[in-house]
Amino acid sequence: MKQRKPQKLLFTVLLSGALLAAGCAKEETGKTGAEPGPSQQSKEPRNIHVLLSHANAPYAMKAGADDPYVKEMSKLSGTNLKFEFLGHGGDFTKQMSIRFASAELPDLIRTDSIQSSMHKGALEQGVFTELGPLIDKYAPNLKNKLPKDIWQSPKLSKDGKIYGIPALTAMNTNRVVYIRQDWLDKLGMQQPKTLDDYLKYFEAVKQQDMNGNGDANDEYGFYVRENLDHSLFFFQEFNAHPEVWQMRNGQLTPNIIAPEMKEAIAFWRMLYEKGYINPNLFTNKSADWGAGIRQGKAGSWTHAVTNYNLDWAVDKFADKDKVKLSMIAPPEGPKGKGLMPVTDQIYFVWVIPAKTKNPEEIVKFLDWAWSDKAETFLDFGIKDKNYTEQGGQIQWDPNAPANSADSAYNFYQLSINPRGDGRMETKIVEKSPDAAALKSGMKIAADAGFKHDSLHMPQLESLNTHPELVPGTGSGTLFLEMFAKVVTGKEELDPAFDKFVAEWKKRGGDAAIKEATNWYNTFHKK
Ligand SMILES: [Ca+2]
Repeated sequence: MKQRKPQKLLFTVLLSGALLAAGCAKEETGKTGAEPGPSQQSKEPRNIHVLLSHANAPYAMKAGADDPYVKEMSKLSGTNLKFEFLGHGGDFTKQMSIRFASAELPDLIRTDSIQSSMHKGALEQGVFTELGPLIDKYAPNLKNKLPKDIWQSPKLSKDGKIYGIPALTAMNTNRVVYIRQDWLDKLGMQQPKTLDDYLKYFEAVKQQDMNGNGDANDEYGFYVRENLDHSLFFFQEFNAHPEVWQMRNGQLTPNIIAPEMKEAIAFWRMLYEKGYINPNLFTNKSADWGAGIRQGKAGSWTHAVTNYNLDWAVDKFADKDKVKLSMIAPPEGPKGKGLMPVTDQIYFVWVIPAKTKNPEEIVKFLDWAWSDKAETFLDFGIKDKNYTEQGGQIQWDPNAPANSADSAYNFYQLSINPRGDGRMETKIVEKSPDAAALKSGMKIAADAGFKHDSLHMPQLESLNTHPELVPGTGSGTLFLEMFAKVVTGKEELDPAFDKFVAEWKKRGGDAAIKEATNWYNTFHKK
């Protein structure tokens, strides 16, 4: 695709184009006077052109114009669907910006927020249909089946008006502790429950040659990845998860500067000093981290339940004949418990352009997707192709060729699923050979989600030009820099932490706290 103009210029084109298009639509309606209204349904199925991302799913990247799953969903929903898949990640962003600029918008569009930077200003310019009244009138399933408070998210609504319908992630929180059950068994130890239990296990792993390669020093109790990616363990135990903000003395303050954070850093310093975590934790790339775990360097690590039979399938381990894995809960710490802050569960957002005619028909389609009638197709695909029915029981095997070729099941459970990521639906999980482990892991992950005051907080304007101040352990942040120096013993905790807090506040943190507090008070109407 040829690059035309920078985004800001395109924006003007977008607005004039969109307004023009909206005007045209109105004129046409006036001329023909034969637009099918909600009570006067046209007999032809409604054409619905959907624009979305293939999200790197192999089947979606290849799906043709007369795809059998799209045909089946059209048939079941009484529509005539056309899915147009754009690229993934940065490609998607770029392609979407161009589409918005061209004002050639289809009936239904996947975006990340009604305020997305892919279409900056579009909401304010009236490019999207207001959906609240249509949902009230035509979408009982959306109202009943989606979490009640999701509609307040600024990704979906502004000033009390709804412009977006959410597609949901598979789970609200998905993080668990993975532990080598075969190592625990070999050591005659129970699964750790308290912080002390974890430390005893880490000490045993340090003392012994657990992977049996003759070197007693190449395995670690807890295995950590670069930028603490998927490794934010032993923080919430001290009420100091680095990604969240909490109201403290009337101000919404990030945990990274809270006094409790010092206790968490001291704990991590101890883990490093004693050799309970891998000394290369700050440079351990994602691929090396995964490979290290599968080579038997890790006594425990944290990751998503959904990776249980993917990255951590036992047959991928070097020691596959001996490996046994368990998914367990994090311990109760002196000040808290939890692995992952609760999320808004919004995977992406559906918007309907204002120029789309009879938008209630699109809302009805999304409502159909949330109906019980749609469930069997969205879970198991097409009858006698992806599943069979015997005596009222559905027989479905993800490894059967119709499902496994190009991971076709991802296509109906995820890629074209208007609900979002359906792959962890209970009915699907129950068909898995690992059903018991997965269900237990999902329960643990749900329980390991913890509440916080920054739920639904939008990205702060004051941090847009200060990536180094963004709370969390991202690469290049002042927090990670200080954390690494203290954990590896290059600097003392107290002076390093105090210096970091002062610097963070001075460089823009104070302004961020003010903005966050204002947001909190407005959002919660204080
Ligand atoms: Ca060893």
